[in-house]
Amino acid sequence: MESKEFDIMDRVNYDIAWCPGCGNYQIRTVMMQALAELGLRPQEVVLVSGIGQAAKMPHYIRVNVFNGLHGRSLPPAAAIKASNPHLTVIAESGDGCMYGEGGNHLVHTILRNPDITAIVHDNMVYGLTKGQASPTSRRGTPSPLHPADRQGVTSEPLNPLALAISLNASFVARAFIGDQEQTKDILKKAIRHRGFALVDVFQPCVTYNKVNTFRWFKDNTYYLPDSYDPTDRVSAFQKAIERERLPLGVLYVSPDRPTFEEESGVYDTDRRPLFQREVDWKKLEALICSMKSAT
Ligand SMILES: Cc1ncc(C[n+]2csc(CCOP(=O)(O)OP(=O)(O)O)c2C)c(N)n1
Ligand code: SF4
Repeated sequence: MESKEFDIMDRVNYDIAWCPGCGNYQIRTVMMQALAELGLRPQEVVLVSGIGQAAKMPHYIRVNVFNGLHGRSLPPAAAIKASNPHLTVIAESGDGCMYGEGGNHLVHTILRNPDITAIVHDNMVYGLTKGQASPTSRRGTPSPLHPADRQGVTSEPLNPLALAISLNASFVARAFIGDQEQTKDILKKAIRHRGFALVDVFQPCVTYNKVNTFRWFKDNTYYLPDSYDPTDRVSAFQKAIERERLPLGVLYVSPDRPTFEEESGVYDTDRRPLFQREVDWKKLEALICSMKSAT
């Protein structure tokens, strides 16, 4: 499969809503390449997003799409995978959508461990709504609600990787889109991983974040060495809480956690997706009646 098979722009004359120079363009390119190199076909992939600039990604890639509410990409993504485990399901949205409005869903999705991938475009700002601070904005960053002459953002930034590792997430990684090859490699590993995979991708917002620029991300990140062992949870946590320079690569893998679909037992004896099965109306009625009598 070639990456152009995933390129809807060849077929539909879209007016792309992203600013020139935005890191979202490179993430789109890398996503299409990763899907193609994994041998996937567009009809086997579902991209689920919320609201925001990053959340427009599914509009610009030729796959199945579910574009939902702000912060709500993970529940439908998990439900799609649970009802058809043959699909490759990817939730993709911004740091505001996934960590702010969607923070509660992120926590519980990590705990449930569905076999889906979450790709977070982390530009440390709310791009679509014109530059308000996001959960990952660092202390001191100026924003429309946090003027520079009043010391900028005053709250502690969310550390999504440390949060995920503390919850024993199944796969936790960080990439910087300034390095497209490494980002592609990490995305492929995340999509192939069995269980919930979180990939935080540093993606500069060239319009509303004048602090965390391409240069800033380059100067403030470093690569985990080849000798790094991502199955060591304690050192993964230590890496995740480093503040000076931020590590890039696969920080943590917990390979043996059963997935949500496995835990549900629904596919133990029957591999068919739910929509291909007959509904047993008698059983359903009995279940509803038992619920009624329980209340
Ligand atoms: C419940 C709800 N709250 C707020 C909004 C307004 N809103 C739309 S997009 C957005 C921020 C998006 O920021 P982010 O997820 O970081 O994505 P980016 O645009 O930076 O890619 C906000 C606050 C909304 N649509 N729904
Ligand atoms: S506002 Fe920022 S994140 Fe949104 S498209 Fe423009 S540069 Fe990209």
